[in-house]
Amino acid sequence: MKILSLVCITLVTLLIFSCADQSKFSVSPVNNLNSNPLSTPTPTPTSTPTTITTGSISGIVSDASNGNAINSATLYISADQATTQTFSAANGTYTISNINSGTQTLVVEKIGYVSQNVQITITPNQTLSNSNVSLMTAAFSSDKYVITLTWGSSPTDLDSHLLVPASPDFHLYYQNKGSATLDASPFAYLDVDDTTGFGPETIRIKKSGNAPYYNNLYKYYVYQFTNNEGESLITSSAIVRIYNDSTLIKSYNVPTSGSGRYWYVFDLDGSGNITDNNIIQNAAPTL
Ligand SMILES: [Ca+2]
Repeated sequence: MKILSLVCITLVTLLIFSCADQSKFSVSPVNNLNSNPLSTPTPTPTSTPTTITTGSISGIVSDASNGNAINSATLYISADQATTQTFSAANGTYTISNINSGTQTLVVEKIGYVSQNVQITITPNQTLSNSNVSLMTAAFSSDKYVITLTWGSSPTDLDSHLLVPASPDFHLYYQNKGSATLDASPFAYLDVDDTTGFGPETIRIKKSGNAPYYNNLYKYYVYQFTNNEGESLITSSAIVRIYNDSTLIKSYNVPTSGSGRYWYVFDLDGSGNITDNNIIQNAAPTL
């Protein structure tokens, strides 16, 4: 019995040691590298450059018959009146911002005057300055051709010249303004001569039926009167507009290249056809 007990104790002891050995060689779990992959860097968001697609316009609204500033004229871009409408200030100035780039129509309205639609080209992030517009009453402009000239601050004095095919030919300009009532030769008149920048200068031509009074070629040009250093026609921002019976029929922006003090703009024949010249040159055209 005593021997049996000893055998039992020995077996139990062996069993204990066997268990102890197993625990000794048990393998502790190790982290699997694959379970913790190197993290992929999260790309830092790069800010997308803001593309500016809008531009601005500024200028002066004036009365074509006397050059006076027009206060509280309504101006807006026809494609977006709600967000672009503004009013001219007491000195006639206006600015419209956030206009979609491209060709747009500027509408200018004032009670008592004929409304005008002017085509403009808006460049992103730029201001189209010196976009001056002269309004005219129906009485002033109906049944006549009207030529307006506007420009910027420099040169201070540009002059409108019209060669009229009267008998004899008539050179209409600030020293020879013509017939204010349009009822005598040359049947045309220089209503406004501006000498301090911006314009307008205004010439009216009487009509005969639906055509200019004389049945031959009229020639219109602009002369750069002041010629101080740095002044030139090509940087003048000058615009010439022609109206027939109050309706804008033609518009010219001064060329941005060329040399000389004469901008030969257009010819108007006895049937009302207009020929573009639009060139800067060193001499005045002649009839
Ligand atoms: Ca002038």
